Amino acid sequence: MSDTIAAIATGAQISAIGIVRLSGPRAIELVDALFTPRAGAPMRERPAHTLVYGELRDRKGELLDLCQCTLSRAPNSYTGEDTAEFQCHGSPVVLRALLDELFALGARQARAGEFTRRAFLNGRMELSSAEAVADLIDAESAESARNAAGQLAGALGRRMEAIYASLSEISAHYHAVLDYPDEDIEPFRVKEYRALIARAADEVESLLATFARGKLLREGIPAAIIGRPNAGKSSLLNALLGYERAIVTRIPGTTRDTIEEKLLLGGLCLRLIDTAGLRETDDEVERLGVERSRSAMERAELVLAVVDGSEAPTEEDAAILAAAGKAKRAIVVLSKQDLSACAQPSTSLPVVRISSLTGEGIAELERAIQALFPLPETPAGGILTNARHAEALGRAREHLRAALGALDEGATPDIVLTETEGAMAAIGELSGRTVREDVTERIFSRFCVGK
Ligand SMILES: Nc1nc2c(ncn2[C@@H]2O[C@H](COP(=O)(O)OP(=O)(O)O)[C@@H](O)[C@H]2O)c(=O)[nH]1
Ligand SMILES: [Mg+2]
Repeated sequence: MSDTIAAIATGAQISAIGIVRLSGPRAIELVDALFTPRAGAPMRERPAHTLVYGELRDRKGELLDLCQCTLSRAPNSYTGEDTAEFQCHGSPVVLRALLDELFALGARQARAGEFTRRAFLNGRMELSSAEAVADLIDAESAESARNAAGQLAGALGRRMEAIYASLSEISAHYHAVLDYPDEDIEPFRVKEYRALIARAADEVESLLATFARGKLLREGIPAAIIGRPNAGKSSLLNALLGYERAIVTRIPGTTRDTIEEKLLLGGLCLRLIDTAGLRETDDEVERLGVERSRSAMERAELVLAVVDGSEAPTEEDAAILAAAGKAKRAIVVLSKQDLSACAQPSTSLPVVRISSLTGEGIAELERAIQALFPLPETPAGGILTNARHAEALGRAREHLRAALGALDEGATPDIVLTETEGAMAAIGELSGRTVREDVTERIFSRFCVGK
């Protein structure tokens, strides 16, 4: 890991400022080869963590940019190595030229996630925090960004560390018992350990219970708009999105495929799915569309059942309301309230009256949707979003349960020890303490270059 890596950290498009970062033993030397502060000493003689203005020149002395530069010295840097950042004007041409100069001087292109990978390998960051870096960058809603920021700051790591520490105390004790078999375990100790393992199991359980919400945070909430043809589904999608995404006509059966669009609602990210109207049809394409509608409805976390509010409800409407009643969450949307209202469907689901034409009731519908997804009362970072974490914690839970069972049955100490250490190994995978090399490899390869 002794090579010096460099990458553009700010993407390939034109922007006000573009950042090139460097990390490795030669970082500061390479900076001094290309960058001359406007006044005063070269960078190597300056304190870290200060921003210095100066001239950036290529090896031939040609001016590339006037820019700012900052250094961090090992081990007090993001990666734990000497690092430098150039804040240039955000021209892809300038950034590319700077990068080429750095490569010519011996730096090499950083691979995806390599800066953060070095941070992890140098002990600057736990694996779960490093993963949160990617989650934060990818976050699509305020709620998921908040959770990722909390995990970046170590919210998950601290909880895991506390469990790990109490389990390692137990493991140390049982090792001692096995090493000196003549000495009995004091009964009060066994009680104390049982309580510690039970508490660890509870903590793991409560984290695992947040994963269903975490999945919605990560992937967005699939929300299917269903209803009979011409009920006003596509108009509702457009009204919620604020632009004409779906084609709207008076002709029933206009929407034949499902259309999916993301919608931010407060802190939530909804994946709104407009569907083909549900009806019996001989048209082959429309029939396939109807099948897709049904499967979208089955997968949805939320169903918006649209009923044409300007007409008397039909049998089809009744069937649609019955289907919505089986969904995880559903709201009945009575559409076209700007026309003389007449529908009054009988349903026990919440009903919101709207007009996609005038916008009436749309804000109320948004509030009703948000009310169905209340934020869990956890501090930032308390929601498990990562499938790898959930899988490891699931194994930890099994081991902890087995350890409790062994204690209750008065099983031999080696069984308690094996299960306790199994749980520790699984929990250690979150921080990266016990994780396999190929797993970390895979995690960091999903990052962007420059991170
Ligand atoms: N007056 C009025 N007409 C609407 C409203 N929403 C939809 N429509 C009309 O109803 C017809 C069917 O709308 P559309 O959104 O395509 O229904 P879908 O088949 O359920 O997707 C179109 O002629 C729309 O202009 C509304 O809020 N008010
Ligand atoms: Mg439609």
